[in-house]
Amino acid sequence: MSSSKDNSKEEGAGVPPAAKSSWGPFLKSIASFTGDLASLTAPPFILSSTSLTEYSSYWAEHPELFVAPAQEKDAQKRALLVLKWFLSTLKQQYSSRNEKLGSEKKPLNPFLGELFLGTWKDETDTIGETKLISEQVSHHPPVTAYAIINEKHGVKLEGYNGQKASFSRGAINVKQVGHAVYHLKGFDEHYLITLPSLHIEGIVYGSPYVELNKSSTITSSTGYVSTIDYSGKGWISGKKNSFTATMTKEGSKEVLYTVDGQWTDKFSVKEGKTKNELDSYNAKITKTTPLYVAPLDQQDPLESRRAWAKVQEAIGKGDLETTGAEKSKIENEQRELRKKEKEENREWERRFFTRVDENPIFTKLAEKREITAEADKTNGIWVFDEAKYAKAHAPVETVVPAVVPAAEL
Ligand code: HC3
Repeated sequence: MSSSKDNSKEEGAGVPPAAKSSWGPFLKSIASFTGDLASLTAPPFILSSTSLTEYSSYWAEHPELFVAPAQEKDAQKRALLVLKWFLSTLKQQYSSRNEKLGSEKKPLNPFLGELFLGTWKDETDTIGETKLISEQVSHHPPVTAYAIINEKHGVKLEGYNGQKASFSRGAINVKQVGHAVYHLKGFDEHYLITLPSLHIEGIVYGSPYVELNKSSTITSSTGYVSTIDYSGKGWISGKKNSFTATMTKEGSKEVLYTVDGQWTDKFSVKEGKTKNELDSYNAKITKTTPLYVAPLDQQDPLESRRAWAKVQEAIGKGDLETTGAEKSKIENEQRELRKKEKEENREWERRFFTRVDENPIFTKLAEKREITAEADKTNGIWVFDEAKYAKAHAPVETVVPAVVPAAEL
């Protein structure tokens, strides 16, 4: 007779039989863990072959929502569309890997200078091309910077982030440091986005997943402020991945809109006073647009998938020895590079981003909300460097040979 007992809540239930013996020691090692997630040693079965530089792409897997605010003439409705786009990115950012890989795995820790470049193409040309530029701008602590640009609609998102982690009551708590700024060129408008805190649950059972907690905000230069409060299964709503967002205008307590629901499922946008539903979104059925990444042989040697190709192949095959050996090669090369830079008293030149003392756009919006840059936790304040990008993409000059007058020959 088969037993109907649910074992998914037993320690290590999601761990493959061959890895069961490593799970107990892993749980012990993380019990006292605090600091950089990169230094957390995880058993091989929980290793992902995707580098963290790729995660920047989660911001624009719905390019149509990313550019939608650019077409809205009313400032208040525009701010609402920015909020809707932001909420639509949450499923991609924080739960898409569970769907793809079965549970949250430990991503590859990018090396300094690692790049992840791609384009969301648009056959219909209504959205236009959306470009992604993601670069690892710091290794200690790990920090990834990114810019996502749609020239057709004059939309740009730029930002950088790192993570600080600690372990308590069976979960890893992750505080994100850094921020993102969404820019609408046509309206000369900026939105400062802070990043939610998250915790990784289900570790004890061997099937980690992400829940968001606390709150994050979107502060616009036009005076609209959205606050998103996150809650999960154990909270009042009782449903996982829940949130309530409210939008107000600076200097007023009046709630203009409320958005609530689940970021992995459905949410609805309601008018503040009447609570009439104005719009809704279903994260489960909204299709994503695939990112086009150049074939490996056309990629720069520092591009993530080219640089990590052998490690990724070995992880895919479950070949631990090659995974370790190929990873060590990259790490040793990096160590040598840092040693040389130190000897020559210079720093690694970031390809597309620059460290600045202050970003005036950030400062202006941040002071309204008492947000600080915490530059000490991200090895600086990072901005996308248009000049570096333009230089890297300048058409190769054709050298026109000077016409030498016949008399001089
Ligand atoms: C914490 C995390 C790495 C960081 C990931 C970040 C914060 C990166 C920036 C993205 O924009 C958003 C994002 C989403 C998910 C975050 C990951 C979830 C799990 C992963 C840990 C390092 C994995 C630890 C796995 C374990 C516990 C088995 O070792």
